[in-house]
Amino acid sequence: MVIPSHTQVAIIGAGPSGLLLGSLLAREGIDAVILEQRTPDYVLGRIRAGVLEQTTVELLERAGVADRLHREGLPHEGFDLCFGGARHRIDLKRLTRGKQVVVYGQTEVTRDLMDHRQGLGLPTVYEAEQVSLHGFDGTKPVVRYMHQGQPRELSCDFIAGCDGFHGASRASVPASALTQHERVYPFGWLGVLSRTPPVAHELIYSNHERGFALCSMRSHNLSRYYVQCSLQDQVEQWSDEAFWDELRVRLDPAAAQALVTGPSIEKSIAPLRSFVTEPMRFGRLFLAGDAAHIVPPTGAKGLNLAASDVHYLSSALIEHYRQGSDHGIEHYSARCLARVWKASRFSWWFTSLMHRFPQSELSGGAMGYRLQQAELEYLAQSEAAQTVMAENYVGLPF
Ligand code: RFL
Ligand code: PHB
Repeated sequence: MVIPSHTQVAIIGAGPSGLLLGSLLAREGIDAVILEQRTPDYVLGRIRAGVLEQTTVELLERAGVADRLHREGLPHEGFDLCFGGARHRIDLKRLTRGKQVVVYGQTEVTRDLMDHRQGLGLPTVYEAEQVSLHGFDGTKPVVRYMHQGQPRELSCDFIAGCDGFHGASRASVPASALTQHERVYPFGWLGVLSRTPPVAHELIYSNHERGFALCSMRSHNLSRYYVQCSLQDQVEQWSDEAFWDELRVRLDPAAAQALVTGPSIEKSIAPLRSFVTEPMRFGRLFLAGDAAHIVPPTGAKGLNLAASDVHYLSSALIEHYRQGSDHGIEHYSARCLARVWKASRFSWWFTSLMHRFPQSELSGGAMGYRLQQAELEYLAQSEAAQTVMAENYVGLPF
């Protein structure tokens, strides 16, 4: 592949945000080059999201990459909340008048997007090192990087910073131009992937005195489970046996009995944080996805927010190149942030409701736990409360 030295849109990062943006632009004949610091295998090896909102599915359809998703994705019309030793179903479909979510792993979304990009012969530079962004406050942005030991330059009209929380894009904006809001939660999630049938047909979110647990899946024979753990814990300290024991304790008796265990094929700990950067555009640099915001995974919103940013960004760029209008570019940040804050609120609320917090926190200790039980009982009895939850879980409209 000859690596171009000029493009219309330089995309930093080949995660779901960068790849989806590349596909949507390509359909409109807009050139883009993606610069990714890792190898394709490394990107595909990260086990992350599992739940796609309807609007994310529609965006993947529009990008032309939803065939396998429709064949293999698992539509879910509800999920269970578990507390006090019993499960209570949230009927998403009934409460939202027909909406549902689809369980399909982020790894698979990424693989589909990568294959599509490769099939079209679109340029992606993997192992692009020391990526740095220049001139985005003027009219001629440039991205510099090292590839196979050689310094390279990519000039462009716009830069899309899709390089995740630790990427170079947000870091290149002068601190004085940014307002960053952050809350780090005092616990993490220990996740296990195992080649075993899921414990139930739908997801189970469990609030237990010993901490949160989540039963999810990737297919009928691939399960994804999580338990709340301490931030001091190391993955190596958690044997498979210890994980299964802890998960079982945090479920209702029927689920605990039905749980099929097996060797873990992936095990990792993720810290939980809420983070929002404002604004999300600086001249000709746009931030999208985890580069601009992080939500705790409880609400399953991270990947879906990345998709809605990409929707607004692709529309803005298409409007610029096709109609010569910069209206979408000027409103990009405000449009994204309106949805980001609502999803951040929901993720924070659901996290606060389901996890065990230390005594020192407002929602912590024995009193915090009793207040959580009261709210969960209210949820289990109130159609109005369930509707609010379901409406947010399936995803707010763009
Ligand atoms: P990514 O996926 O982090 O991709 C960024 C890419 O940029 C590259 N990069 C660089 N490239 C060049 N130069 C640099 N300097 C670079 N720095 C970084 C990286 O290598 C990477 O390839 O961000 P993106 O595309 O914005 O996608 C965001 C999603 O990955 C994330 O929001 C979700 O995974 C969050 N999430 C979930 N979201 C959902 O919508 N539903 C879920 O069910 C869900 N479950 C989860 C989750 C995240 C989790 N973890 C591990 C935090 C469950 C977990 C456990
Ligand atoms: C997952 O399957 O990884 C998953 C599902 C739902 C969540 C978070 C993660 O809320």
